[in-house]
Amino acid sequence: MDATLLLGLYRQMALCRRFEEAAAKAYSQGKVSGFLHLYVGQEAVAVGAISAAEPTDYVVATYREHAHYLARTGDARGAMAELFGKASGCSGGRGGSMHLFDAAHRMLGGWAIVGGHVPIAAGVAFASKYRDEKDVTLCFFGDGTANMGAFHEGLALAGLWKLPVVFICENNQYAMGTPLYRTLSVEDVAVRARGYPMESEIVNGDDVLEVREAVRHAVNRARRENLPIFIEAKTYRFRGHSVADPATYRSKEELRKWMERDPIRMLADRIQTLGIATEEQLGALDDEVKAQVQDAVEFAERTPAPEPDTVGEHVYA
Ligand SMILES: Cc1ncc(C[n+]2csc(CCOP(=O)(O)OP(=O)(O)O)c2C)c(N)n1
Ligand SMILES: [Mg+2]
Repeated sequence: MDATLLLGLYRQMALCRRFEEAAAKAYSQGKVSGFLHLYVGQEAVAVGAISAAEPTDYVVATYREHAHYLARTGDARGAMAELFGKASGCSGGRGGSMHLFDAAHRMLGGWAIVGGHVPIAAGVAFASKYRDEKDVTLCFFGDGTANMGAFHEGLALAGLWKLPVVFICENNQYAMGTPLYRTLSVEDVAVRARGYPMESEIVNGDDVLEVREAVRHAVNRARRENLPIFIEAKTYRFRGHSVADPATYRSKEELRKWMERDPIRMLADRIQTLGIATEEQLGALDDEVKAQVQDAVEFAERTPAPEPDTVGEHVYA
């Protein structure tokens, strides 16, 4: 096991977790408005998957995308300032939590319409193939998305035109307050991939190394053979759908069971068992991450809101 790799993955997952804890606090203080969907419990999926891609591969994600943005850019300041609606935010303060973009890092959102970004990801992959650029697109979405028309349109085109896109279903068991078993007509979301057709794999989404390995394999194949591939990562969100949701539709017992599989705790245990770092050393890493998040919050607080006379910029009419 590569110590640098494991510690790097741990640091990224810890950054996502601490970032969102700070974001939730800022939200409760009225410093962040709009919607705020937390990814707490799911960090192994975004971090594992994005670590397996090249920095020039594209990332397209949903409104639950803080971790994807952080894993791709490492830019806690730009993300936090965006949540605060500040001009220094990565989208100029115009997007907020659900619209984190960084074109230079090929982080293409942040999309709030469920399923709406799946055809967009297919389009990005089409552009790569058309220009023979050999870049792969990672498209993240939830389990509930698999029942949307746009999801099927995107997969159909990717299958037909053999586009280099890795579809990554973050199956966190719920679409808002509705459990998957009440909406999905098949046992696994991955079954849906067969119809287009494309190969699929189901992975433990709480195991960052398992996610990374599956995505690494998929990205390599997508690049080499110009093929779409589907990965379903089974995981769980520890918080409600958004911070406004107390999640009373699920039992404490169910939550407790999944929290035993906390992806960050599991990686920490593995790092310690392998003798790569002690609990104290991981604690020091956590302190570093907390300081980075604290710096991001202070940056977001002290930088100005967009100038009122720029309100017409970046607007299509
Ligand atoms: C087209 C559309 N319909 C409904 C909504 C409201 N909505 C926001 S998130 C969501 C649930 C999506 O669940 P899932 O795809 O499993 O993603 P998760 O939130 O679990 O990450 C719904 C219905 C929306 N944003 N867009
Ligand atoms: Mg879901």
